[in-house]
Amino acid sequence: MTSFGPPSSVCRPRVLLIGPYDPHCGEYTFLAPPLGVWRLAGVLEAAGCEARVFDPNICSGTAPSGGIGGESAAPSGGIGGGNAVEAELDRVLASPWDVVGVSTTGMTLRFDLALAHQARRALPKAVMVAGGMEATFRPELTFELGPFDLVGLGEGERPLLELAERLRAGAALTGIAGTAERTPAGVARHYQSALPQAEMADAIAKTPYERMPYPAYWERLEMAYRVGALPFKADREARLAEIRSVRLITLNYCPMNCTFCSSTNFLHAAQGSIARVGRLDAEECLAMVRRIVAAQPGVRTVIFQDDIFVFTADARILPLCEAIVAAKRDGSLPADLQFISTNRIDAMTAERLAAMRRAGFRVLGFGVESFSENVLREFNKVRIYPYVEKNLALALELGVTPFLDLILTSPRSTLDDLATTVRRAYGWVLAGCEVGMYPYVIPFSGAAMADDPELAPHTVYRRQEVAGTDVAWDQPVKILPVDPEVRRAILAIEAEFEYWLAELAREVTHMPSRLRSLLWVACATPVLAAAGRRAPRRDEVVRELLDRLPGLDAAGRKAWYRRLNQQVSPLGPPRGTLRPASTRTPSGAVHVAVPA
Ligand code: B12
Ligand code: SF4
Repeated sequence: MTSFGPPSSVCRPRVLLIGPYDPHCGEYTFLAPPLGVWRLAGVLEAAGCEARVFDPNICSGTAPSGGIGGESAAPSGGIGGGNAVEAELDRVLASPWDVVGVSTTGMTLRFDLALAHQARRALPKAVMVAGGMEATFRPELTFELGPFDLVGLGEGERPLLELAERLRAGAALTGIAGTAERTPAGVARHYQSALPQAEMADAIAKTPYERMPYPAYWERLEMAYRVGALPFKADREARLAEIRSVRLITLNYCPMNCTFCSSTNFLHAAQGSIARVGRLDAEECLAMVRRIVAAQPGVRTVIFQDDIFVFTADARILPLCEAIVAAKRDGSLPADLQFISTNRIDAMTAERLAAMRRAGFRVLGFGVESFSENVLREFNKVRIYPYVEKNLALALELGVTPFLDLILTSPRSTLDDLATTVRRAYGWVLAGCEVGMYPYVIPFSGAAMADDPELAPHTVYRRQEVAGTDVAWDQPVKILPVDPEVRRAILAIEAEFEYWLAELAREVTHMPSRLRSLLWVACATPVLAAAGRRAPRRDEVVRELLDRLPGLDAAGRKAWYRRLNQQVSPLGPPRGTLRPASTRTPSGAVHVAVPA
């Protein structure tokens, strides 16, 4: 039997929840309060616990100092706020917490673990629980690397409520559904079912939006994007609408089963079988939007952050749009409130797009991933292929900006696939789409591709170290294309991209995704041309990029035009711009030079 936790009963369990931590607070970072731990805090408080969120990401020098909304947001610190975060966490840990919950993702794991070790040093008797994506998929690794007593599997509401009940009763903490624990025979998983519809809706409703430090995030983003310096009012207003957003999740998971995706498998991993899809209905969505507006009156955009917001067979979207239009008309929602959502592109029709536009959806995200049919097949997403270009055109026509996410190479892609995606992406950027590009598949724990033994030899690992401890492990960070020619090409493109991004960063504080994607295309063109593939002309792409780059005068533009037309990476890593390859790979894995 596991023995840990307070020896006697506690009448009001005190639970500290630590959100995933990204000290770089950069482009790919948490730009919003961590919804998961906030939702858990709301549910625990409603059940009579004392629950607090420590959000380590309000940390850079641009963040306003001091606790926000009575919560434990870290004050401003140095670069990345590392020491300030540690100091602030120590201050919070001075209270006698009964439970410390640490939320994890693959991207943030080494930083999450550092905070967990710090918490354990300060509170040797507290029950330490890890939860979130990475812990759910890799409980064994989580126990090995972290000072945890339990790992939460999947949604944390039920297991944490049960844990609190047992603490109240002074009962043993073993065998809680929705947790994994260490036993002499190894790690035991106690599966739990996904939250039923009503319980999920209740948990979402308990998210304490009033207490979440959105204004602090907005302030930081406005400074990072230098909104005040934008020359035109329309640009400033557009950027503010983008920044002053609040996130809402109305779905428990996406059942599309893309082979590179981890979140599609999250609830299955916690349940030990296929979980049921659950989502709010139109009325519940509208009630949440109203609550968000009341809780955060500065909000200009509500982001429906569901993995997919509109399904192909979707009875919700039209009534929801009508209800939003009516609420705006009767004044119960601000007339200029906007919406963003991520959707299946094959679920779009002219009727739905027009209704969404009327309701105020101005940007619609689509996980397009690739313009190559072969690659979409490999991603288990080929069903969207016939709809992609047709519906992008339709959305633009109806005044909605599509935001496409693309992965430039898949493990089995060819140079032709890569060239097709680069060419089509360029065309759609020029047509008015926003595009986010990633060079290759990141093998997130829980994704089918991450578990594919055939891909193991093509997976690159990076040595990760946990600050303040001697804990280290090799984390898979990329799956490279199997074809050596494609692999060389994407690594050359990536090296060139990293080089120019670093150069441009000296000039521009924020490179929005549309500029980054043009930079990807500019970097890809010479590599593709050298490989005999049709590609846009680099000088044209560079001109398009510079036309959209804020804050450059004519002389600066001319100088950058000359510079950016040079290629620094002729089908290989540019000399002097790369750090050594990831330090270790398991036997059999390829050793390639990888930009850090
Ligand atoms: C919103 C979101 C973002 C937002 C904001 C995040 C935020 N601050 O909330 C933004 C846009 C910033 C973002 C950025 C990125 N994201 Co993101 N994001 C999401 C998304 C769509 C929703 C997250 C969410 O709010 N879920 C809803 C809440 C309620 O669920 P939850 O956080 O999982 O919490 C529940 C459980 O996990 C559990 N739980 C959580 N913590 C704890 C702790 C304890 C103790 C316990 C017991 C339980 C528990 O209980 C909670 C309530 O049930 C997820 C996909 C998804 N469906 O989850 C991807 C996802 C988390 N993101 C992902 C990625 C890859 C990224 C980026 C790298 C993307 C990119 N290339 O830029 C960046 C990286 C950020 C970073 N530095 O780490 C991946 C992570 C993969 C992995 N295995 O780690 C996901 C899973 C998407 C995917 N399909 O792969 N993201
Ligand atoms: S559609 Fe998006 S969320 Fe759904 S499985 Fe595919 S990648 Fe994951």
